[in-house]
Amino acid sequence: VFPAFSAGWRISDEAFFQGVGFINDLKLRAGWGQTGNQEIGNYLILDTYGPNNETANYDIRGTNTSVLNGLQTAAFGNPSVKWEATATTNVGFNLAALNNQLTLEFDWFQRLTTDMLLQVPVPTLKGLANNPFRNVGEMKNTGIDFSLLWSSPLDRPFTYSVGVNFTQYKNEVTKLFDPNQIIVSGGYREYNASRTQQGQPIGSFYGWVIDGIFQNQGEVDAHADQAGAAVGRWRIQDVNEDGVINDSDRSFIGNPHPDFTLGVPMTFNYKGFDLNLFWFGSFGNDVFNANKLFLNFQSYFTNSQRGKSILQSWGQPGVDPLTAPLPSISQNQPGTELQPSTYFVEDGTYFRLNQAVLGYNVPLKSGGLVERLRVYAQGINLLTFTNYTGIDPMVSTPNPNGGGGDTQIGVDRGQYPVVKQLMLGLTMTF
Ligand SMILES: [Ca+2]
Repeated sequence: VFPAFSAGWRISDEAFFQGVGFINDLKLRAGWGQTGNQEIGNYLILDTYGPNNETANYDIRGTNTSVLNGLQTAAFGNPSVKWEATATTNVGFNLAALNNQLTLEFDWFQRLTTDMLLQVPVPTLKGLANNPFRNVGEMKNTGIDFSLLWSSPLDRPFTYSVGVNFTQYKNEVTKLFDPNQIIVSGGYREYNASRTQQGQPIGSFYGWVIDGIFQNQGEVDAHADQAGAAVGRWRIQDVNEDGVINDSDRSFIGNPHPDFTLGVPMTFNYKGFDLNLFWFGSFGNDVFNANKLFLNFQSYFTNSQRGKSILQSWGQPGVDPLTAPLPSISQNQPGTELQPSTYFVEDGTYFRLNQAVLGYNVPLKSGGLVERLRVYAQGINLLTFTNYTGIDPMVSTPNPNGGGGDTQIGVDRGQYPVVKQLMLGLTMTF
């Protein structure tokens, strides 16, 4: 059972408020509610089994020509798992002013997730299957949302409205039941770039800090003791300044959560024409561009194709060695170059025209066969402003509503990008 309470106070109806003419409506709201997380699957308490053509089938009859389908463990269960709950407190107001031309909805919220359910890796000795869910701790999302909309008077030939939907939140894993627990997430391609740890945002990026490229032997000799150090290779920062580069020099190097997101709806109407635009942007979020691993490093999948970015490697003709973005091309790279580092972390900020629709209502004589005729052109994802070097900066949408949260948000594994589309349409009403 998940309870909820809310209360509102329409201040604009109070006697003392009657003199404030430019405000048409003002309502204060406050609420508290608890919900479970519906995004997590069923049967988490049980080990589940499934077929696997590669690893579960066996020629048990010894025919040498056919196999019988077998079953193997698909996911480990956890008998002690229980519901995760998120308690949301929100305080806000709705305002309408200036003849209702301006509307504003504002909310401050705090979402506290308790008994947070995450998939936690188990030792490989148990066998290969999806990791079991465990109630690992608590997470807090605190932030604000507001929607502001300005509409022109409607009794004109040209009318318009412009809005802003703003969301800002701060995420923190406030408590893990084992405070020293480190939940490492990722896949083989990016060598587990994401970490969830008490006191940090969920799914933070963790790895080496790249401090440039060794330009000469003098720099190599002067640097902390680093395995594989050589001219033309990454220089890794000695974060704890103890003269040795080792695991304790890895640190949190990126936060996949945005500083804020922005939606901007716009509508314009002039006589029979209408134009609707919807812009969306995410600002200040880091993306772990895992694609760079197999596009830019010669020793990863040794004989496969590379991106042309490797032509900018240190030592290539025409490349300034002081600003080369990549170490020297080599089949024998030190392993640290392929491990998560600041090289893979990029600013994922983008602003995109998600949708644009231009329509025209063709004027028709009344009483004809066709009552209404509208022609329109619609574009999806026509324009994107970003400095992100991957195919699509819209890598994932973090979920500020709490509820589990993703331990691997913001990792670009080369998923299919949002395609550009242009459609022409015709709507007829008879
Ligand atoms: Ca060190």
